[in-house]
Amino acid sequence: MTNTITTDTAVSDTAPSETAASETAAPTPQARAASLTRQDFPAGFLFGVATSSYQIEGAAQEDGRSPSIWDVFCAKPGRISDGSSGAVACDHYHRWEQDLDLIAALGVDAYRFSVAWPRVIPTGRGAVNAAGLDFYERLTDGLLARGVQPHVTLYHWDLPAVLQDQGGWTNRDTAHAFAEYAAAVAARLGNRVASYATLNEPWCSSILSYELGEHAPGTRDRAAALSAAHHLMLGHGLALPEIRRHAPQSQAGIVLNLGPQESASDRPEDISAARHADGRFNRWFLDPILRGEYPADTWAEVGPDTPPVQPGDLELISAPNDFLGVNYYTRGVIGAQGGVLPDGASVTDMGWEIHPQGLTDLLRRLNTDYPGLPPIYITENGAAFPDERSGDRVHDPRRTEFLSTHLNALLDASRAGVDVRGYFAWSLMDNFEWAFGYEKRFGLVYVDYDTQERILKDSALWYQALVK
Ligand code: IFM
Repeated sequence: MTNTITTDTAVSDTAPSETAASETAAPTPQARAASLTRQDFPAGFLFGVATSSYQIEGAAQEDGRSPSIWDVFCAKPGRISDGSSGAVACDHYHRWEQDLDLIAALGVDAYRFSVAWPRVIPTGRGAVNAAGLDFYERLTDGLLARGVQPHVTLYHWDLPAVLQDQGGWTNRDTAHAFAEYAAAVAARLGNRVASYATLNEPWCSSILSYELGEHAPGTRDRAAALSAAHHLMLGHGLALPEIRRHAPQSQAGIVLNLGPQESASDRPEDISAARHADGRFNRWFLDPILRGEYPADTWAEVGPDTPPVQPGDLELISAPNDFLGVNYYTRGVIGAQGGVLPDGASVTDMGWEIHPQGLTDLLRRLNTDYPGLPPIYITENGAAFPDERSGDRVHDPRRTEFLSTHLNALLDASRAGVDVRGYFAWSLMDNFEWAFGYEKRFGLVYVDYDTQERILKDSALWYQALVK
């Protein structure tokens, strides 16, 4: 491991302090990055880093873990752009102590990780595998011993494959199986965990996975996707009381990926398309969870594909949350023909527009449109860039700029009255980026996949100095 305890320099060679704003101009993003300090944030604000199980753990066949839908999906030719899988990933399952030391060296307050259902209940439903839970107990206690709060996500997309054989999330029983699994995790880890998020980004595990076919299980069926989305949210509703029963002092909530969907022009057809996109991407999840109803306009649009809602479902789904986790990466700019990239837009290595203002706009909109909104944590925000190692350094000034401009955007929303309590950078380290395999690097920490060496990128050193 290199650079893990370096504190002497927080900035890269193209660093903020060297590019300070002129006396007359507004501060540049670099200057704002350099001047950002912990004191700028509300008292008690949490700084963290985040990962997920399948993206980092590896050890796909150890200690009783059964295959997940991602193991199955990765084995299908052409599904993962570099032909890889998460079978080894960052080998975190074996290197967890070193990785917790790395997190502690960063000086963050909190670490968000996910639990792999196929480790805990390999058959999907039924017997609990103690060895699987042992691993997450080691992580939890290891974090606490290092003074770092554990934040657990229960479902970050690695459904036991055996449940997919029975329909996966299109099968209502999966929601009940999820609640049983949530109970098993909460019963073991209990109040030691600061927060439990039931689901990460249900849009991805339903629409992207069952309708667009880009993620596991890779089907292309809109009715199946909307059924999956409903059962995911039902699973959230069923799991919440289990978490509260077993971990009454922990916070319980859900994580959504959200982003403004703005019209490409003033033309009525573009405005209508943007409204439609907002309904499908944001309100389809926000409204059931925070209002107890599906958005009527979008419901009308989906026609025969509407999900199989049963009496009482929406009451369960809309039970109060202690927090809402928001993952923000970009906005959509929508025309009648689909999404467009504005002229002159800067993009990340994912091709996603870099638009920090979208975070402010999103947070303010949530605050306005959803009375009684629970406190918000930004549970993911970050960027992929084609980072390269240069000796023992990785210079990634664009990531530092990305993170700092988004933190400033968060502060703008906070000063406007939105109750934002924390920020988790995605990701602690480079990892398996789903259908893109290892081609996209989101980490603050560079991973050399040949040697499993970890190297703090310049952005990590900047974050370390910020949270100090
Ligand atoms: O890597 C993913 C993560 O698993 C979920 N949110 C978005 C990230 C970047 O694509």
